[in-house]
Amino acid sequence: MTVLTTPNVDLARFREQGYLVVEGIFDPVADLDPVVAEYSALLDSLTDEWVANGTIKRDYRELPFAERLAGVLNESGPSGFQPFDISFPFNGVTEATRIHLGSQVFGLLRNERLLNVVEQFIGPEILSNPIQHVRIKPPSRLLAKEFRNTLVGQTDWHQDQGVALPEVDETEMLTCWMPVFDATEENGCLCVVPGSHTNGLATHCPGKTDARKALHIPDEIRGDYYLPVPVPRGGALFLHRQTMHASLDNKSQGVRWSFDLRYQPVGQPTGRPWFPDFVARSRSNPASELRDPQVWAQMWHKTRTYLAGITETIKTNRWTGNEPVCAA
Ligand SMILES: O=C(O)CCC(=O)C(=O)O
Ligand SMILES: [Fe+2]
Repeated sequence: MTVLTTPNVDLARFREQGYLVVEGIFDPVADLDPVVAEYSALLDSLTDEWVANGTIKRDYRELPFAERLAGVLNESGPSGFQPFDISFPFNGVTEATRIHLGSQVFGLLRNERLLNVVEQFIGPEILSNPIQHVRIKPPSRLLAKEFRNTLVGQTDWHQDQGVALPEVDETEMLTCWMPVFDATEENGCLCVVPGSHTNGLATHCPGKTDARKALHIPDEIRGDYYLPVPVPRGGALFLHRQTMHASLDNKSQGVRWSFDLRYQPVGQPTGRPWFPDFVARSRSNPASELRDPQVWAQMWHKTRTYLAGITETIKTNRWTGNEPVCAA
């Protein structure tokens, strides 16, 4: 087995460009294959359950993973992906809302070499920010249009600071986007606007049509220039909270599978106060680190009970849609 050493981070480049690809963080066999296995088992058990209760007509088990997931999702609709995600939707949560809190995912959040890399960006007191997702995107030609801007479809232009509450503005929230398999231009890697983190927060507009449901930065603010950023398996793309980014479409035959995780120094607000954060690493107080995946799962279950019990709509970002640039 190869023993990986922690890669060195080119911080000067990150500060200048607002993004940085760091290769060779994860051992594909030791760190990533078990995550894939955990999700394959989940897909198996969900399809068994959904066939049994009539949610879907068949289990698509004869198909390769990408086609199988697409088949299941086309029958279930976008809500069928929620059991795979590692966070909750903002509204409409009930005690029955599913979430995936597997120990392999928790292991990724606390991965030793990943935290060594994160430490080079933000220092040794590291909070895991609960704005986190898994995105397992089948080829887009296999999915209906309603999946655009969901976790399994193409993502519109935004800054991560723009999709969180203003309490995150003065923090050093760092996005860590990591592909489970090679992310390429063909299968829908991310694109960035290099240097866009130096111009502050851009206005985000709510989507108006079905194909643009999500909050996004209008093209006239973003400009024309962007760069696709392929990331090989084992690596990760780090983004400043104000770097404009989007994803390309998955035009390949396979899945485009990634996790997006976020970290920040302990003590800073996360931008999603009702979701649970935890100390992933603390050199000054190691006893404060959360090491038990079951405790992590319990925290999310408590959050679910809270969200299921409230009746008001939660405001998750600062935008109203009345900003002049959104009228166009
Ligand atoms: O993977 C995607 O499509 C979008 C990811 C993203 O916006 C993020 O990681 O902040
Ligand atoms: Fe993002």
